[in-house]
Amino acid sequence: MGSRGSNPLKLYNVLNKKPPDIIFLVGDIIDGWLLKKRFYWTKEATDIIRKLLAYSNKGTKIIYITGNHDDFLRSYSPVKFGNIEIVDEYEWKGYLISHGDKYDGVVQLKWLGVIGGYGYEIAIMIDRFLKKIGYKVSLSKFAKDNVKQAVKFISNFENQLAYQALQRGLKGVICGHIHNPEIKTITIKKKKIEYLNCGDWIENNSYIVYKKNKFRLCFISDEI
Ligand SMILES: [Mn+2]
Repeated sequence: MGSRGSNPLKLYNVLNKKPPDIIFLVGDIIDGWLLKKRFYWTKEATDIIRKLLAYSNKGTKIIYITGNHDDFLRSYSPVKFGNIEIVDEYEWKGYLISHGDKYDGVVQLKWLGVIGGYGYEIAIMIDRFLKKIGYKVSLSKFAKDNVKQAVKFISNFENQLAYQALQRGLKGVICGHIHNPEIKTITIKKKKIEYLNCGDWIENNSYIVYKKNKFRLCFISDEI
């Protein structure tokens, strides 16, 4: 929320389906960096907040994990009001839940992150224009994949997060941050660690559902 490239209506439609027992918001839900530059807020964003509050009133537990874009919340975390908790990291059912930026060698340099975030928003806007006139390749995706592959960013990130889970004696890690939705097993120090990345609501419109003791990665189609 706060970014022109995001799809709050799609997220709202998913949230609206059924009240879950627990909702984890895995960071970068509110883009404080962009909001500071130029305030951009939509009715859909307000609707999401309303929906979350309504669920929490009816008993859904909401765990808001802070990310680098909503790091303004980190000066208040951990904080709990009613069914809502704001935390930097959380452990649940043997999984570490963390946005992941803490273990990202590139974005850890905050300045680089701010420039990157801004450039990324412009890339998304160019991307939309190109799509409108018929180009099929996603420019922002292409730019991101290439830049980050160049520094072996993704695999470093994934290994770092798996390592964090291993160190804490956990079986897996759930994260976001790199806009790369995936569920897989990572072997680190001869131990198998489950790596789950819920993706994003900009390019992939993806989320993870936990049902009957299983995690499932879900995507919503552009038509919704
Ligand atoms: Mn992030």
